[in-house]
Amino acid sequence: MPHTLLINPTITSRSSARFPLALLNLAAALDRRGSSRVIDGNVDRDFIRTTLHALDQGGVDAVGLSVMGGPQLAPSIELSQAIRQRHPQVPIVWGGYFPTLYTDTALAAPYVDYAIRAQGEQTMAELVGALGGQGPIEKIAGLSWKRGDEHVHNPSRHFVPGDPALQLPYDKLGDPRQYLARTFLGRRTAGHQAALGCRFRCTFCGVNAMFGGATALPAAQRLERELKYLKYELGADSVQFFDHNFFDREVEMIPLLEVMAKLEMPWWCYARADALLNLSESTWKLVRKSRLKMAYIGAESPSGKMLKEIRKGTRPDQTLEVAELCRRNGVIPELSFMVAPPVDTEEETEHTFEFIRELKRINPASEIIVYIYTPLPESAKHETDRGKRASMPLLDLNGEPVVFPATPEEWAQPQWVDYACHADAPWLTDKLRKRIHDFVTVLRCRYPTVQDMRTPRWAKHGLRTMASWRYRYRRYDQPWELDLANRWVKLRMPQVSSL
Ligand code: B12
Repeated sequence: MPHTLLINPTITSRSSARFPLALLNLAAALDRRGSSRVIDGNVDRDFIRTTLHALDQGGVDAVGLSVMGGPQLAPSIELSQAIRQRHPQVPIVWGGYFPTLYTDTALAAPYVDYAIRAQGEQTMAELVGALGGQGPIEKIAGLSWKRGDEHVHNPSRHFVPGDPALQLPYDKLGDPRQYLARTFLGRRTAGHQAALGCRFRCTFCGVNAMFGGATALPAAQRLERELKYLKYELGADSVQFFDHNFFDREVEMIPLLEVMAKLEMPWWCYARADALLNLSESTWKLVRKSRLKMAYIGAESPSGKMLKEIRKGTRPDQTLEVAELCRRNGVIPELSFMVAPPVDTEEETEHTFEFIRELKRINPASEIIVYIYTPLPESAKHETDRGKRASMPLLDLNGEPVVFPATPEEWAQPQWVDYACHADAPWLTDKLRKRIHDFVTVLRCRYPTVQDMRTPRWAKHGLRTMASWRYRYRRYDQPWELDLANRWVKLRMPQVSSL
C-alpha cells in the first residue's frame, strides 16, 4: 500500500487560503490503492518542517508538489531541496501548471525526479504503483522522467472527465471550515470547481496548454451533492467557482443552473462575453434566481485585431454589450484586460484606457483588472498548437529576442515571477510601466473594488473624492497623493489574492 505526501507550497496569505482542490482530487485517486496525506502551505506556514517531520517518521513512498508559476516557485524549490538533502532516496514529483507548461525546465532541477503533465490523478496513481514495482514507468501516459541525462516524455494522457461519483476527502484538511472565508459574497464563501477545462484555445492561456481545448461539465446530481455538502455540512453560504470557464452551451447549463437556483448561494465565476450574450431570457431568470453576483470576463483588448491574434473568439463590441447586459441583470462584470502587448505597445495601452472609461460609462459598477500581456513561450503551448501560427518573436527593449528561463531558479527571479503574474514584461519601458501604474492607481481609487471588505466606507469615500478630478480630466500622471493614501488604506488587489 503506497503512501504519498501531497504538498501545496505556500502561494498566498493564510486568510486567502482556499481548498487545495488539486491535492484533494489527487488524494481521492491515490487512496483507492494506497494512502495519502495532504499538507497545505497556505494554512501550515511551517509546511517545510511539517513535511520533513512526516518523512522522518518513514513509510513515505513519494512526495508530490503542486507547482504553479509565479510566487509558488520559490517555496517549491526550497521544499524540494530540503527533502533531497535530508531524504535523498524519496522520489520528488512536481505536478500542476508549472511542470505542464515547462516540463524540461522542471526536470532540469536535480531535485525534481518526475514531472506530471496536465491532469494528475491517474498518472500519479500509476507512478506510485510503478515505483512500488507494479508496471513499467515507460507506459505511464502524461509522465516525464529522467533516464540518465536524458528527459523522457511519455505520450500525453487523454482528457479525463470528472467522475460523477467522486467524493473529495475534505476531512484530510483537518477542519475544512477553516477554508471558508468572509468575502463580498458572504460570510463563509467556499471555493469549488464544477466543470473541467475550457473548449477555447486562447494562445496566452495556461488552461489551453493544460487541456488542449477540452471541457467537461459535471453531472447535475454531482453538483447538487457537492453544493449541499458545502452548504449543509460545512455551513458555506456562498461559492466562488474556480471553473476555467463556467458558462458553456445553454442547454447543458440549464440543469446546473436549476440546482444553483434551488440552493440560492451567491456565487462568482469565470465567464465569456459571448456565452452570456447568448443566454435566453428564461435562462437569465434562472441566473438571477441562483444569485450570480459577479462574473469575471476576459475582455483582454479593445482591438478586434489583437483578439483575433490571440484566438480569443470574442469581439470588443461584445465586451461593451455584456457590461450593459450584466447591469440589467444585477451581475457585476469583472473585466480583465491585457495591456502593453509586444507590438504597438503604447498605442494599445492608451486605447485600452479609453475603452475602460467607456465601459465605466456604460456600467459604473464594472470591476476592472489590468494585467500586462505576457504570452506563454512557444514551448509552453499545448502540443497541438505549438508552431501552428508563426508567432512574432518576442523582443526586449534592446530589440533582442526574449530568452525564457531554463531552470526553476531562474523562473523564481523577481522579474520572471512578475512575468508569470502578468505584472511586467521585458519590452516595457520605465515610462510606460509608470503610466500603467498611475492609471491603475487613479482608476482603483476612483472606483474602489466592492471585493474589499476591510477598508471602511469613509476611507473608500475619501479615496474616491481625491481621485475623481484626476479621473475626470485624465490627469493620471504621478498621483502622489493617492499613492500616499494607498499606503494607509491598502485596498484589496483581486488580481493577486482573488476574492
Ligand atoms: C485558486 C487559484 C489560485 C489561488 C491559489 C491556489 C492554491 N494553489 O492554493 C490564488 C488566488 C492564490 C492564485 C494565484 C495565482 N494564480 Co491561480 N488559480 C486558481 C484557480 C482559480 C483554481 C485552482 C484549482 O484549485 N483548480 C482545481 C484543481 C482540481 O485543478 P488543478 O489545480 O489544475 O490541478 C490538476 C492538475 O493541474 C494537476 N496537478 C496540480 N497539482 C498537482 C500536483 C501533483 C503532485 C500532480 C501529480 C498533479 C497536479 O492535477 C490536478 C488534478 O487533475 C486556477 C484556475 C483553475 N480552475 O484551475 C487559477 C490558475 C491556476 N492560476 C493561474 C495563475 C497564472 C495565477 C497567478 C500565478 C497569476 C495571476 N495573476 O493570477 C496568481 C499568483 C498571484 C500572486 N500571488 O501574485 C493560472 C495558471 C496558468 C499558468 N500560466 O500558470 C490559472 C489556470 C488561471 C488562469 N486561467 O490563468 N490562484
